[in-house]
Amino acid sequence: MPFSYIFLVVALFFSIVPADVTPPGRYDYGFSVDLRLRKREPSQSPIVTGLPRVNGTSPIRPDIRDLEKDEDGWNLFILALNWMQFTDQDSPFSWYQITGIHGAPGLTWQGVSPTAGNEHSGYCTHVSILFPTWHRPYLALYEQVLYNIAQYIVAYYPLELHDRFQKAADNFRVPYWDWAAAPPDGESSLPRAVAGPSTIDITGPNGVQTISNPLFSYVFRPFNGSTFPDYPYNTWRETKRAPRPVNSPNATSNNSFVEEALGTHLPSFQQRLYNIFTNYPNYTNFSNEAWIPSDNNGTYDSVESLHDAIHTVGGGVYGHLAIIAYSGFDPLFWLHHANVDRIFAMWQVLYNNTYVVPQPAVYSSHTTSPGQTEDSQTALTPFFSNATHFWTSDAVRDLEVFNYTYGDVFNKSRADVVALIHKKYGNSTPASMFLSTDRAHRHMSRHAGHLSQHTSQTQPHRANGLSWNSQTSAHPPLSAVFKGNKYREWIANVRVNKQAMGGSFSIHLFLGEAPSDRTSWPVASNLIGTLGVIAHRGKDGMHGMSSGRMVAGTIPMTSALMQMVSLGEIPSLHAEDIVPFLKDNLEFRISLTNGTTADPRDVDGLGISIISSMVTAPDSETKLAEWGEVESHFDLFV
Ligand SMILES: *[C@@H]1O[C@H](CO)[C@@H](O)[C@H](O)[C@H]1NC(C)=O
Ligand SMILES: *[C@@H]1O[C@H](CO)[C@@H](O)[C@H](O)[C@H]1NC(C)=O
Ligand SMILES: *[C@@H]1O[C@H](CO)[C@@H](O)[C@H](O)[C@H]1NC(C)=O
Ligand SMILES: *[C@@H]1O[C@H](CO)[C@@H](O)[C@H](O)[C@H]1NC(C)=O
Ligand SMILES: *[C@@H]1O[C@H](CO)[C@@H](O)[C@H](O)[C@H]1NC(C)=O
Ligand SMILES: *[C@@H]1O[C@H](CO)[C@@H](O)[C@H](O)[C@H]1NC(C)=O
Ligand SMILES: *[C@@H]1O[C@H](CO)[C@@H](O)[C@H](O)[C@H]1NC(C)=O
Ligand SMILES: *[C@@H]1O[C@H](CO)[C@@H](O)[C@H](O)[C@H]1NC(C)=O
Ligand SMILES: *[C@@H]1O[C@H](CO)[C@@H](O)[C@H](O)[C@H]1NC(C)=O
Ligand SMILES: *[C@@H]1O[C@H](CO)[C@@H](O)[C@H](O)[C@H]1NC(C)=O
Ligand SMILES: *[C@@H]1O[C@H](CO)[C@@H](O)[C@H](O)[C@H]1NC(C)=O
Ligand SMILES: *[C@@H]1O[C@H](CO)[C@@H](O)[C@H](O)[C@H]1NC(C)=O
Ligand SMILES: [Cu+2]
Repeated sequence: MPFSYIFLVVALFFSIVPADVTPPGRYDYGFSVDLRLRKREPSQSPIVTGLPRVNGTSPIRPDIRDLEKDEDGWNLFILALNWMQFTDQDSPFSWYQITGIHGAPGLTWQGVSPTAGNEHSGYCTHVSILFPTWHRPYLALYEQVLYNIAQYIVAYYPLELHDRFQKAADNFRVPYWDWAAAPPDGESSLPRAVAGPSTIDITGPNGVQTISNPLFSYVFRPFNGSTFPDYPYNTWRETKRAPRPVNSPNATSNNSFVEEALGTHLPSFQQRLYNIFTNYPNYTNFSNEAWIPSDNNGTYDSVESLHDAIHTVGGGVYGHLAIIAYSGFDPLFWLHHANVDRIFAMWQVLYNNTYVVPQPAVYSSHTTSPGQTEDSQTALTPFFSNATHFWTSDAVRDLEVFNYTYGDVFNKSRADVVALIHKKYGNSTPASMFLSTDRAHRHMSRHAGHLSQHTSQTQPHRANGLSWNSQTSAHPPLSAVFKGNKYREWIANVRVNKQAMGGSFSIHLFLGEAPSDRTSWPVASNLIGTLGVIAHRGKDGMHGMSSGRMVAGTIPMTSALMQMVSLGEIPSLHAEDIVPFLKDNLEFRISLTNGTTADPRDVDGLGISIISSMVTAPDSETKLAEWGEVESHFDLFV
């Protein structure tokens, strides 16, 4: 390998040069070698093939926290991301164009032409039966582009390190960020490198260098203000999260705020995920947030609506992540969506007999108009499966078609996956409290449970000023929660017109008085949860939409109410105690991504109703909780 020889010489020479000669930016692979190889780039193809297996099995997409501990894998990942972000924006395999497939600037990728009227839309499908399936080949394309770069980078390493890095490159798969799992002690939910700083030290073929951190933001090179036509996005040359000062060209990301908000929402994310895994056996209900009026008020949530909340909380006021069309550029989008795909894969293990059924599209995409029927054979554009055809939902049903897998599904039975769900996401549900209580104790409480039915009228009172805090765990007596092996799940059902505010917005639900300072709503200690709605910009704007885009989601309240029970503020979780308490203490507020607030009466289609279901707790961690009939209690707002 002559390159490597030259490289060694160059590396020796450069090793005596002070590190701060190169300003942070792209990793410097070595001067002469780089010059010599500049005209060559990793070979890329628009056909999404998936990647080669390794030793006969599909490599696992890692949790980003585990990848960070794998030094070689981590270095290659960061180097490949950095390379992709510095690839000329004119290249179809640049960060700009791959992430630009999703929404803005509405580019036509690899000649996959728009249908009439959809020239300015991205290709992504939202409020659509294709929401989970379209993002699967999208991630596979992204993974393939990075994999090819990683393979190429191996050649830059000194010869004696080739085998080691080749192995890391062959096993490369994109990491996911599990926003519903409790972070390790002392860490926040946001993975460390994502939060910043804007530079990162990395050990590459040319030794340790400080380069721009490709997980912190994407810096446009160059930035064209017409990508994001509205102020202040048209003044920022990089993606931002919770930017401060609000509404200023000089704003910088406040990832500390995002970390705090994610922590505040953790119980809510966990409950939603647990409920979706246990109570959404039908793909239509599971997959997307379109509101389908039915006699059954029990399935307002969906993986898409939960995913929206991570977009609005992770992006914050004015963050790119909080706006559908801008979100793809933020590196956090990809960690988030890998997690959504993992959740989809786990759900598929639980419910493998239900899938895409024909439904009309609600929004336009680059190749779809509202009203057009989408089904399991619809082309998932622009993701080619070969030179002439596109992937379809049927073709991506088994994720191993792309030769990757997740540790949570690989070689796992249904019972294994259920046990993982309890372990990772069961913390905030009474079901796990039941499971962690031994049988003898349960037997005693079965009798006590009947006594608790006698608990009399609660004195209505305001919860404000109580020491309730979404972050502390509740240990109420079993008898206050269970009747036999059943408990009641409490949920706020929300439905609203997605374009009601001409942009993304959030509905915050509080137990007690909402803080007067609206900027503190996402981190308020008495916040029960948030329904985040990520919308397109403009009521009718660049995506050519009309009115009537009704979407639905939930804000589970059980965890918060358990807190109140364990604090002695409410005698029990039973309906006779909870309903009067909720009537007196629930408050909600609406905030927009432009930092303003909205009067609920101005929010088209808004309805918030309080429902509950009796749930039978599982007697083993390998069994799912079983949900009973839905009871509608009262409307908080109609
Ligand atoms: C994915 O794995 C299958 C089964 O081993 C193999 O036939 C296929 O070629 C692999 N795909 C790629 C791109 O290597
Ligand atoms: C394949 O398996 C062999 C034997 O276990 C191992 O030495 C090798 O590193 C593996 N290859 C890769 C690319 O992981
Ligand atoms: C910016 O993008 C617009 C729309 O795509 C294009 O017309 C314009 O030429 C671009 N400007 C520059 C400086 O590239
Ligand atoms: C942004 O920063 C520049 C340079 O510090 C300053 O001149 C300008 O007034 C600031 N703009 C705003 C809107 O704060
Ligand atoms: C950033 O967020 C932190 C944590 O919420 C907060 O204390 C700080 O004031 C914020 N900084 C700015 C500039 O808003
Ligand atoms: C959603 O689920 C409920 C109950 O599980 C069911 O009655 C309803 O038909 C489902 N709706 C759709 C559109 O699948
Ligand atoms: C569903 O909820 C609505 C209020 O949002 C209520 O009017 C309706 O009666 C409920 N349906 C059932 C079957 O409980
Ligand atoms: C669903 O899972 C069962 C049990 O694991 C398996 O026998 C069956 O083939 C699967 N069905 C599909 C459509 O994957
Ligand atoms: C899921 O719901 C859809 C729409 O209501 C229905 O067509 C389909 O048969 C349901 N699937 C199962 C497995 O019940
Ligand atoms: C491309 O894929 C389609 C659908 O899987 C198949 O019918 C067609 O024969 C393939 N074409 C080529 C050139 O391989
Ligand atoms: C799959 O799981 C079984 C039982 O847990 C284990 O014995 C087997 O080695 C596993 N197979 C692979 C390929 O990991
Ligand atoms: C925020 O958005 C709302 C709804 O689109 C609009 O009425 C309001 O004027 C905007 N406020 C600011 C400060 O941009
Ligand atoms: Cu998304």
